[in-house]
Amino acid sequence: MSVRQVKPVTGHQLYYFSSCPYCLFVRLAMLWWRLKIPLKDIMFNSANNADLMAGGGKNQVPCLRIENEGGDVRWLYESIDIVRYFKTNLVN
Ligand SMILES: N[C@@H](CCC(=O)N[C@@H](CS)C(=O)NCC(=O)O)C(=O)O
Repeated sequence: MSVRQVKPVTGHQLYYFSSCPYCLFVRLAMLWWRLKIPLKDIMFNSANNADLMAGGGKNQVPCLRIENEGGDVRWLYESIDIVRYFKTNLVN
């Protein structure tokens, strides 16, 4: 039996709060695929909330902040789109 390793993912951060069911869906996908993505709680950290508003433009979670190697930043909303992004881009 092989044990899947946790995969640290650079350039990504998930904005979330713990009681949000849509965030839980995304976090379960991260757990399933062993994706280690830094979490940014917007409920207890107002700086994270301000970053989300300034960058993404909406006070809605989950939101995945994606920064590519060139420094371009994309803010991806919608739990289903985030999970699809994981499958397409981060899971092999
Ligand atoms: N369709 C969205 C729904 C996300 C959503 O409603 N999140 C709630 C928290 S559980 C939220 O951020 N509400 C605040 C708002 O939409 O302004 C998804 O699937 O991600």
